[in-house]
Amino acid sequence: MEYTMRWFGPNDPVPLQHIRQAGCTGVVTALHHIPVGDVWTIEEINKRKAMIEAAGMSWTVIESLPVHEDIKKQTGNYQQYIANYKQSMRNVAACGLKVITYNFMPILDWVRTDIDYEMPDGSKALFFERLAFVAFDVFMLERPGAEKEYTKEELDEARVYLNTIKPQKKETLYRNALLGLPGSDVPFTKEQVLAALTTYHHIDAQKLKAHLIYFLQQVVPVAEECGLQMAIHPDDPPYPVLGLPRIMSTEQDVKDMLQAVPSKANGLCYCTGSLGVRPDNDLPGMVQRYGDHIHFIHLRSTKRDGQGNFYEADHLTGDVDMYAVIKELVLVMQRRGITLPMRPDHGHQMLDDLKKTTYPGYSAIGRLRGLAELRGLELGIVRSLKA
Ligand code: DNO
Repeated sequence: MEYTMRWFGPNDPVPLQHIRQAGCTGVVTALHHIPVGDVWTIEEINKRKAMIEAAGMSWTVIESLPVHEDIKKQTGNYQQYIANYKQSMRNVAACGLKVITYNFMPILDWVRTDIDYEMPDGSKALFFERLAFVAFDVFMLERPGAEKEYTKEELDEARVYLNTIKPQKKETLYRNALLGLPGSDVPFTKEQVLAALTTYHHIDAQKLKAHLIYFLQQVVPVAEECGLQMAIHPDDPPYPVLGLPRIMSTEQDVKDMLQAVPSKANGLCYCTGSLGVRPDNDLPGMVQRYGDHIHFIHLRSTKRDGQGNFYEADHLTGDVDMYAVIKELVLVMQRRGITLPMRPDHGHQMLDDLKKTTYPGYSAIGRLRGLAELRGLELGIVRSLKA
C-alpha cells in the first residue's frame, strides 16, 4: 500500500514534516477554505500541491471534494453545483491528481458523543454512546418525532442519564454530537439544527439513493474521460441518525451503487472503521467481491458492545479482523498490479499529544502508532504469501 496521512492544510497543528517522519510518502487533503459547491481553481490546487511537494511528499488523494446539500436533495441550484463539481474534477485532473473521496451523508458527516473517551492506558479515543445520543436527540435537541425511533426502555434510561450528568458534560455532549456538521467550530443553535433536518423531511433512503445515482451518472463519465477515480466514503456510523436517511452503510448499498453506474471509475473509499460498526458487514468478503472498485483505504478498528455503543480501538485490536482485511487487500493489489493508497484512520490521543489540541481523531502520535502497526502487518503478509 502507499502510506499516507490526512493533513487538514496549513492550519493543521500537525505539520507536513511530521507526516513525512511518520513514514508517509503521500498526503491526503482538501481545499477546506473553498466553500462547498464552489469550483476548485487550478491555481489553488497547484498552490496546495506545491506545499506538499516541497515537504518531499505527493498529494495522493483528495479527501474530500464535498457534495453540496442541494445535490443530495435535488433542490435549488443543484444542476449548477453538479456543473461546478465537474469543473473541479477537470481541474484536479489537470493538476495530476487521481482519486477523489466524497460522501453522500445528509447534513452530518461522522457522529460521536465523546471525543475524550479515556482508555485504560490513559490515551483518549472517540466514542459513540447510544444512550447519550438518545438523550441528545430526544431531550436536548427535542427533535419532533424522535421518541418514536427508540424503545421505551431507551427513553427511560436516557432521561435518567441526562439527570445524572453535570451541566458541563451536557454542554460537551451537545457540542460533540454536532462536530460532524460542516463548519462545526461555530456553535449551532437547536433551531438551526432542527431547521436543517427539516429540509430532509421529504427524502427517504430510496430517494437519496436515486439522487446519488443521478449524481454519479453525471460525474462518472467525466472521471472516465480525465482518468479520475471516485471513492465514496461509507456512512459513519453506518445507520440512520437524527431521522436522516443513510445509503452507504451495507454491502447491498455498495452493490446497488455499482450496478446502477457500472464503471471502474465509480468506486469506494473502503473504510473499515465505518463499515466495521455493523456486525453484518463482512469486511474481508467485501474486499474480495468489490476489490476492483476500491480506490482508497482507511484502516481503523472499533469495538462495539451489545447496547449499540462503540469506541475506536487500537488499529490492530477491536472487532475488525485487520489481518484478514489486509490479506485480501494485498491479493487485490497483486491481481490488479497496483499499489493502493491507505491512511491509518484516526488514532488515540496519547503521549505528548494529550497536551495538544488537534482535529478529533487526528493527533499525530496515535496515527503514527497505527501506521507503524499496519505497515508491519502488511509486510508480514506480503512476505508470507511469497514464501
Ligand atoms: C472522519 C472522516 C470523514 C471523511 C468524509 C469523506 O474522520 O473519515 O470525515 O473524511 O466522510 O467524505
